[in-house]
Order: sequence, then C-alpha cells, then structure tokens
Amino acid sequence: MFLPKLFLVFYTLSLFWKKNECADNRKFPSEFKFGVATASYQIEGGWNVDGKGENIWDRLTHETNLVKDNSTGNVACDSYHKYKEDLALLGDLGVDFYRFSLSWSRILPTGYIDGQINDAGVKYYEEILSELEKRGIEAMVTLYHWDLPQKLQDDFGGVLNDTFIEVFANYAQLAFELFGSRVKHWVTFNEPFIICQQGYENGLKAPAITKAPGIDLYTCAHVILKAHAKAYRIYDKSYRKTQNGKITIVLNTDWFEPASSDSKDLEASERKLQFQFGWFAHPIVYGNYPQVMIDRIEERSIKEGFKESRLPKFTDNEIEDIKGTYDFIGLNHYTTTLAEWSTDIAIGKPKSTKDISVNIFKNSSWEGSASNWLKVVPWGIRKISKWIKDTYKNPEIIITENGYSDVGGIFDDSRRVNYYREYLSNVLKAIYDDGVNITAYAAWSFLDNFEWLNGYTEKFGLYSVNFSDPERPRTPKSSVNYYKNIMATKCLVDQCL
Ligand code: GBH
Repeated sequence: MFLPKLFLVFYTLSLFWKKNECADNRKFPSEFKFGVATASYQIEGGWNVDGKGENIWDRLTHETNLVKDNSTGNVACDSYHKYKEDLALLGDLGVDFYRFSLSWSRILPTGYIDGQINDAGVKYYEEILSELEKRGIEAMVTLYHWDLPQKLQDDFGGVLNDTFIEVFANYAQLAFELFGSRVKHWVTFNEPFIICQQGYENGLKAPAITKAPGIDLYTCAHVILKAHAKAYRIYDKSYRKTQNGKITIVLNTDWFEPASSDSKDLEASERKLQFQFGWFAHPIVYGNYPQVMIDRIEERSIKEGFKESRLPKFTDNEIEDIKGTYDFIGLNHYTTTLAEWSTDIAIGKPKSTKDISVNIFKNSSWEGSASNWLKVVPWGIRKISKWIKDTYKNPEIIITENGYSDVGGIFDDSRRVNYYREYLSNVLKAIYDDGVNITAYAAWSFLDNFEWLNGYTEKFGLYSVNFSDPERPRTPKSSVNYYKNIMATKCLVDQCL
C-alpha cells in the first residue's frame, strides 16, 4: 500500500520537475515583439449591417450544411460593435502589436473599386487604428483572410481567374491609401495553401468547390501569387517611402518530421514541405515553383493524358515580378506531422495528394487538443524555423499565428499555458541556438471565435467569449495572465537568467 503511494508521489514530482525543466530560462531579445491575431469573418459579425456586402463565408454558412454546429459568423464575437471594449482589452493585455484582417466587402461591398466605397466600413477600421495608436499598439493588417466578396466569385470565379489580380490590386491600393500611414506590417494573403487546397480541392473552406481536383488548386495558387506580387509592387513603388511599413504573404505549414532516419523518409519530409510551404515560398524567394513540384506534376499530368502540366507556368516577366516580394516571412505554425516515404500513388484521376505521394500521420503519444489535427509538439516550431532559415536565405521570420484549442468554457486553461510556454521555449532555442532571425510572435487567438467549418466547437482564445449571451461578454482565461507576464518580462519562467 505504502510503496506504490510513495512511488506515485515521486513520479508526479518528477513529471513536474521535468516540465519546468523544459521551459527555456533565457530572455527574448529586448526588441522582440509579441502580439495576438484575429480575422474579420471569425470575430466581427455585423454581416449585413451598415452597407457591408455579402462574402463567400456568408454564402457558405447561410446556404450549405457544411458547418459542424450549423453556426454562422453573422454575429460571431460581435467585434463590429464591441471594438472599443476589445481594444481596451488589448491595451490591458499589453501587446506590442495586433494582427487583424480587413473585411473586403465591408469596405467595397461588391469587391470592385468602382462599386461604391462603404464609408461605414472605412470608418470602422479607422477607429480601430486610432484606438491602437492611442495605446501605442502597432497594427499588422491582413488584406485577405478568406472572406472574398461574393460578387467576385459570381462574376468571374474569384481566385481562379486572372481578372482577380487587378481587382485585388485595386483593393490593396485603396487600403494602403486609406490606412497605410498607420500600418507597420501588411499581409496580402493569409495561407494561400489553405485557400487553394481546401477551397478548391477538399472542400473544407469556402467556396468549397471540388470539381477539378489536382487542377483548380494550382490555378488558384498561380493567380494568388500574381495578385500578391502586384500588390507588393504597388506598395513598394508608391507607399513604402512615405508609409515606412513592411509587406509580405503569410504561409502555413506543419513541421513534417521524417517517420524514421531512413533517407527515403527524409526525402518524403522534404518533398512534403516543398509541396506545401515551397509552393509559395520558392516563388517569392527564388521566382518559380520548387523543381520537385514542376517535375512531378508534369510527369504525372502527361501520364494522365493531359497535353501539358496541370501546374501552370510563369512567364519570365512574371518570375521576375514575383521574385523578392517579401519583406519578411510570415509563418503560421501549430503542429507537427510525421512524413513517411511511399511508392507513387497509381495514375488515375488527378489529385494534389497523389502528386506528393507521401504518407502522413501523427504519433499517438503526442498530446491532443480540441482540434483533431492539432497535436502539441513544441520542438516542431524550432525545426520548421531552422528549415526556413536554411532553405530561404536566412530571412526575417515573424510567427503570425500559433495557438492551442480546447472545447471552451475552461477558464483555468493550463494546457494552453503549457502550449505557449513550451512552443515559445523552442522559439528561444531557434533564435539563440540555431541563429534563426525570428523577430515577433502572435498568439492565435485574442478571442474565442468562429472556427470555420468547426463553428464554435473549438476555442483558441486567450479570452473566452460567451456565444449564447447576446452581449457576447469576454472573460480572461489563465493564459491571459501568463501571456501578460511574458510580454512584461520577456521571460517564460519565474526567473530568467
Ligand atoms: C489558421 O490556419 C487560420 O489562419 C485561422 O483562421 C484558424 O482559426 C486557425 O488556423 C485555427 O484553425 O482538419 O483537414 O481541415 C492554420 C492552418 C490549416 C490548420 C487547416 C488546420 C485543418 C485541417 N490550418 N487545418 S482539416
């Protein structure tokens, strides 16, 4: 009786000791910045007020049954009406910067510049920017976090059509003109990989068009890269000098850990990273798609009976135009996945996962979260950071999203605190031990919010929001105190070196 109990006490103590031992006790550099992130459709609500136009997420949530709890972003956190309260919370939290996105159809209801500019929408973002300025919080603004004006989808098929490039560039230019004097960091697109792969292949994001797998997603990426480059060039030419900001695209990726030390698995991991991160990073850094994508997609396309590769080709001018269109790399990273070599999937109906032909899976011992894809693997953030440094000429990196989900209603969110402590420990190791130039970090998310097709069933916020109360009250979780303390001390533990 006694011995097992004693053992249990020591075992528990040792676990506790080990956990604390993991956290790095070095301080973040004094100029390192901390922030929190959100996105317009996920928090604003006010979907049809004050002249806002319909977007593809309004349409999807209203006219399909794809959202798990059948919810919508009609009200969400109601940040459209509660922004003053939100900004007060941000002030209290003590962030250096706030990453949020603009709802395109709130500013331009049809999406077009020659439609009407919606003054109420412009005023909304101006007020957010003034509230930020009042508190000395920098703004990082995403132009496109997935809420495309519906009219652009209806008129010409949205991101599958080259028409999009000019239409997006006009919107971007308007945003620079209106808000740029108060924006330190611009993001053109959030996660083009997700926009294209989930919007146009597996149907997990709006507009959930799945009719041409292995084809549409590559067209989508091609158009987005050109639209991104055009917006970047406009900023560079006409606004950078006076507005002094930086501009980039935000890319998401897991770390893909080789399933074994076998060289085949190393190849699988590298190929998977190239097809996900490299798909966009290689063009903006080196001017074209990764060679492994060019080769594999072409080879399979021909075998499938296509006249040419399903991966579109850039002209020499386009390559020159896209190359170098980043002032830093924006990285959204949450988790790690194992990658294992596999024989190439047989030729048949095209699909991007067949182009890659890599087995991916999770290690069952990794701690889970409320999201089935999100396992807690803190060392992965260090490895992906180092891989980016080595693969893309040691760029400045800003971690634009990183965070943990639970099912909600948990105010003493110790697993989220653990996640931030351990992931940030590994950011410190990347900075000090691997020499990665990571300069800022944004926690996803400021508030619990609308988690796309998972509705309100997965909560990422530092602040809880009561979605059954029409007032949508916000309540800080324990992670608020922990994050506050990190920002105040630049230190993850009680006492830093
Ligand atoms: C971020 O993407 C988004 O930018 C943000 O809006 C979102 O709230 C946040 O993630 C949390 O999810 O189960 O097959 O649909 C991070 C990259 C890509 C991770 C899609 C989750 C879902 C895989 N995400 N992935 S699936």
